[in-house]
Amino acid sequence: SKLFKAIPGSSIREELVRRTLKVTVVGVGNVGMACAQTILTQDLCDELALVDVVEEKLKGEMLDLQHAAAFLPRAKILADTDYKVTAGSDICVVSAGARQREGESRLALVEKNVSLFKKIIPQLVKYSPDTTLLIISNPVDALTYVAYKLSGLPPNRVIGSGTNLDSSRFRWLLADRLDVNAQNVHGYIVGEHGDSSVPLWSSVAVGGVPLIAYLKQNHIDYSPDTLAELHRLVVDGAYEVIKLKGYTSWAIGYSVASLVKSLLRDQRRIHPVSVCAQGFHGIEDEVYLSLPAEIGRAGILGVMDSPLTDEEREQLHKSAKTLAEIQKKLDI
Ligand code: 6V0
Repeated sequence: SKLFKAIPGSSIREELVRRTLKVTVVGVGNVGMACAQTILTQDLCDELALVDVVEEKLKGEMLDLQHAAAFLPRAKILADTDYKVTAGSDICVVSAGARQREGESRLALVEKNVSLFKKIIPQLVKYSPDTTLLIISNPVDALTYVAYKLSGLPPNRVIGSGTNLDSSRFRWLLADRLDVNAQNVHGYIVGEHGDSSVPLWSSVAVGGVPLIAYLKQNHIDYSPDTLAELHRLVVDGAYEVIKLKGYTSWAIGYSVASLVKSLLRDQRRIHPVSVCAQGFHGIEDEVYLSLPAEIGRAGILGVMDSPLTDEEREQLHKSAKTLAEIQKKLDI
């Protein structure tokens, strides 16, 4: 900087100054921008690159974020329709593409979004061969599989946001009923991010206490219908928000920032995310769906082969079948 003079004798090693953590977000719609702003406010990267096909919106979003510089941790914000801007990204978040309209299922979006992915994924990998892909666009499980196939990256570096969001909805609903902090409610929704998702009731724990076992031991009455109703609220959560406000954004933004933090800061937290599930819980197909996975700097460090009840396993297999059918029909 011309404003300041270096202390005599200082030696500034450019390679150290320039060692940046970089995140790219492709698709600056409601979801992409919620991810971008949450990542920025949480100080997770030094450089943020935005990509979209709509040039004016892209520039507008970039400027709008840059104008917040005095209130945010320092980060360089770039935007371009050319993928050159993404070069050297540690993580590429993909939230481009068609979204559900009111009442439309996620699976209905598959064809439109597969053709977009054919344009997007090879470009990302070309400019960032060492990146980890974090797929958000729906149907997220099928598109994570598509991204894996198109990218040629190892499976631990292609992750779908999957049921990370559904699990937060689940934990919130339980926390709300029990009047405790959702962070003290541990519970996982696995399988499809969508209608065939599976709640793992057998491992739900509140403050370390297994919930169902506790209810049984203390002869506290609960009906299977109550549990089914709670899961239905999780499944319907996105439909309800879309009906009310047109799209979902804040919760998915926080869900993605939490995954980015686990990846970039090597947090080794367990997130239910979309991964290749072949070989787990007796799943034979090379199918992408969510299972609890340990996430760190190298991507997926491992998948938990958590104990399931017979009913949970059966439901998971049903979800896997639904997704395998869709994967088979994909034109990739
Ligand atoms: P949106 O607001 O319509 O934004 C989509 C953006 O993608 C727009 O800015 C488009 O211009 C852009 N786009 C379209 N084609 C391309 C392309 N070829 N390259 C780059 N950008 C492109 O949609 P919204 O942001 O609401 O949703 C985006 C996607 O996220 C949809 O598929 C949603 O269904 C999905 N979601 C996934 C969730 C999850 O939990 N995985 C949660 C919410 C939404």
